[in-house]
Amino acid sequence: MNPLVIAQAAKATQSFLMNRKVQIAILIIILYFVFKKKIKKLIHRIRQRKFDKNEAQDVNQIAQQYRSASNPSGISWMINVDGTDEKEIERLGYQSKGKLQPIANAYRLKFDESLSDRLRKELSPEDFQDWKNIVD
Ligand SMILES: [Ca+2]
Repeated sequence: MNPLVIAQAAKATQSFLMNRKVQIAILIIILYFVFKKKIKKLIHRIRQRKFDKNEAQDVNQIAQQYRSASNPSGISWMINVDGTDEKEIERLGYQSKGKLQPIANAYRLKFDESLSDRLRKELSPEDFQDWKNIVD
């Protein structure tokens, strides 16, 4: 390539980066990525506090029990590999009858995932259907 062309391209790049608007745009992008995690954490903490405030409520206890039955090890990153307490989930199904929606809402608030998606992962299709028949 022509060295003159390369020099011109370098100069153009430099003046592009020196442009104030470009600098501000780059700064905003960097700040966004730096604070994205913090903002996410903050939202999570607010939701968590909202959940904890209602801890005495029945629906929150049941949501917590669904989590425990799905995550018997108690180690959250092992939830997909630590098995399932199917008996407990069946029992909770009877307890959830008529109030699945508020329980599912509480579950989402606390654990940031859908309760039925979680149970679909934990249970066999037949057990999941049985559970659905119980709560409906
Ligand atoms: Ca599990």
